[in-house]
Amino acid sequence: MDKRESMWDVYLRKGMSRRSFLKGCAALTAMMGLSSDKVAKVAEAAEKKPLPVVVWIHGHECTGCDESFIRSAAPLASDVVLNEVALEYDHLLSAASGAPFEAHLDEVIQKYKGQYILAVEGAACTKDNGVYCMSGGHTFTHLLQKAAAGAAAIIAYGTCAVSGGIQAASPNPTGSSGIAHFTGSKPVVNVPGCPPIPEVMTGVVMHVALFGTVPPLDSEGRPRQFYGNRIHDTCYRRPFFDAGMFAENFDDEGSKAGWCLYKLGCRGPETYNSCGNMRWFQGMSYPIQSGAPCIGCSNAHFWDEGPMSRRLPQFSPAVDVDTIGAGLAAVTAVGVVGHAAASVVQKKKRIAAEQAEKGSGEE
Ligand code: FSX
Ligand code: SF4
Ligand code: F3S
Repeated sequence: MDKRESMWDVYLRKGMSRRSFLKGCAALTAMMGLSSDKVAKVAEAAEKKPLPVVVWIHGHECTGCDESFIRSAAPLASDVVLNEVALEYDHLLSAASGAPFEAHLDEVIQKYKGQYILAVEGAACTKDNGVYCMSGGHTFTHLLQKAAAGAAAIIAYGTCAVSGGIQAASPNPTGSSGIAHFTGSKPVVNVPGCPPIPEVMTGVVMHVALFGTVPPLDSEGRPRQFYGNRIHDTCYRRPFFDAGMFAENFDDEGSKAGWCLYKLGCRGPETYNSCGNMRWFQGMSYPIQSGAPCIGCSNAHFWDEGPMSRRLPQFSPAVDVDTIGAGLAAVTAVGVVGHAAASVVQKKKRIAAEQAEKGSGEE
């Protein structure tokens, strides 16, 4: 097999300094959720390990995940794509297309069998043998199975790839689902969000690329460093929740004063993601900071749990808000237990929904 360059080799070839290489390694370390004493380990891996080959495919989706990815600031998405991984095939970012491009994919799959990272965005469409989502003259599910068979690890980017997303929303006319049914026994890292946070996307692929292992995952296959907290746990409006100060309408005084959005449908108390601490657009903002309740976009089947303006159903409106605040504060205090319980509840909901779908839509 030909010698592949390491990240350091690429920096050298492009005349970039050792200083910028180390800065890049420091940024990667932070984005992988590792402490700063791991920078040397990351630099060592980046210096010696050949650039990992990445194949990136797209099923049923809106392309929002890629729109998110290309906005990653630390590390820059362009650095990841041009200097830090060998991106051999990408439905969206590759300039090539047509038959030679598809032939190249087959070559890559053969040549790097068992070594490449497969990144998948979008749902798998199953109805009518998958004809509603085609790629290169074949169904997406065919491509997915083919690419998954030789992958070292698989990353499911976005709620669509993890659990079907908007395509799978009732009545799910295309029989869409998450990709897990098509990936066999390969380890899959689930990175939900519609779309996921840019730096979470780059952080996850670089963790797999540099360490050759998937990051520590929770019971739903999500990287713990990015999905270990609920939006509610890190929300700057949380003091208003605990004090029982809620906006009742989008244009009332409470709304203007930045009070808690729980009564306007905020799903923060049941949603695991890093929006509250990492935020979006280089830490500038996130939905709640913009005055919009969290709609739980990293939760499976969040599209079907509307209307999104309705407050969380598990809390009775009869219970006064102070009680809710105190109850949730207690859950936060035992976050690990709370997380496990929420995961079980979500899993049960998902299984029930999948069974209902099987019964009604799919062939
Ligand atoms: Fe889905 Fe992503 Fe939402 Fe869109 O690839 S998670 S619809 S932002 O684009 O898949
Ligand atoms: Fe923040 Fe929503 Fe929790 Fe209120 S309910 S504190 S707005 S996450
Ligand atoms: Fe999504 Fe809620 Fe974050 S809607 S973007 S998980 S604040």
